[in-house]
This record gives sequence, structure tokens and C-alpha cells, in this order.
Amino acid sequence: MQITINQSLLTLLEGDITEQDTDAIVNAANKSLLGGGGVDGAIHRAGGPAILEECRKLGGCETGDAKITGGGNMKAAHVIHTVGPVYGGGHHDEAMKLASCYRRSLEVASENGIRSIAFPSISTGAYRYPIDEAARMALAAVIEYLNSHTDITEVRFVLFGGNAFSAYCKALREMRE
Ligand code: AR6
Repeated sequence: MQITINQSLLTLLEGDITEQDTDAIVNAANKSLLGGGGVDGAIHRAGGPAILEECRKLGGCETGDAKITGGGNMKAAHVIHTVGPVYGGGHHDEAMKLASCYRRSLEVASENGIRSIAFPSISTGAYRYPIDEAARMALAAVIEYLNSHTDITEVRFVLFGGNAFSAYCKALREMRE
């Protein structure tokens, strides 16, 4: 599924983020930035040890913030590491923190001249954020950014598995009704 927002492409696809040819891919990391499971593990495996070496020098990352490294052996030249909120029922500013992950990642992308960027579904794995709610927050945050910035030409959501892909498609359809 693909739509145009303020002359930029917003794409939803089912796939593996480590294979994307965008300028940057986003990692759903933890505060240490020293690796983990899920998409974080997949990115470090595909990118190789150079990414971890750079991450060690970053001094971690706060929830809702984002930091950049190179992409190692992957097609994407950059990885933007962001830290999503652990879902704890919805009363701990999770929505605001999740929106901040997308906004800060896009700000870091803009600061680094990145034109195309791929996101995974942040916080919806180990951090247990409900997928339907997370999809709405993610899409709203990205659309808001694209509506006020023209430097990013494509934002691609790369959803792992049919369930996540359907949830994002449904959320996007509902937002456009
Ligand atoms: N490409 C795209 N999406 C993926 C891939 C992939 N290769 N692999 C998994 N996903 P998670 P979180 C999806 O758990 O919830 C790590 O240990 C996955 O299906 O990776 O933000 C970190 O170090 C899910 O929909 O991230 C942190 O400790 C989504 O990516 C913690 O997990 C996010 O799942 C972060 O938890």
C-alpha cells in the first residue's frame, strides 16, 4: 500500500527491514544501544560488528530519542537507533513516547541529509505495545512530520509478518476515511 503525503511517498510493505535499500533504516533498540533480540538482533547480525562498535561510543539513548550510526554491511548507509516505550497499560505516557521515537528519528534523518527511511513497528514486539494502537500512533506521527517537511521523499514501514502488515493497512485506511 502506498500513498502520497505532501509530495513524499508513504509505503507499507511486509518484509525484512535489514534488506531495505533506503538511505537509512530505523532500529527498535533498548536504552543501552548494545544490541538485543527482535529487529535489533537482526540488524546487528546483518550489519556486522561495525555497528556495535559505533554504538558503544554513543553512551546509550533515552526512551523516545534517536541516535545514528553507519549501516555496516547492509544496503542502507545509516541506522537510526531509537528506543520505544515498554507498554505498561497506556497510562505511562507510552503514546507520547512512541510518537517521539518516530519524530526524533525523522529529525535525525533530516539533520543527516537522509532522503528515504524505513521504520519497523517500534515497541510492538518485546515491549508489548498493542499493534492497532501503535500503528495509529506511528502513522499519525510520520504523516504530521511529512506535512511540515519536504526533505524526506520516502518513509517506508517494513512490517514483519501478515498480522503487523494488516494492522498498519487498516489503521491507514481508517485515518484516510
Ligand atoms: N524486520 C522488520 N521488523 C522486524 C524484524 C525484521 N527483520 N524482526 C522483528 N521485527 P521488537 P520492541 C518486528 O521486539 O518491541 C530488542 O531486544 C517484530 O515482529 O524487535 O521495540 C531490543 O534490544 C515487531 O513487530 O522491538 C529491545 O530490548 C517489531 O519488529 C526490545 O527488543 C518490534 O519488535 C525492543 O522491543
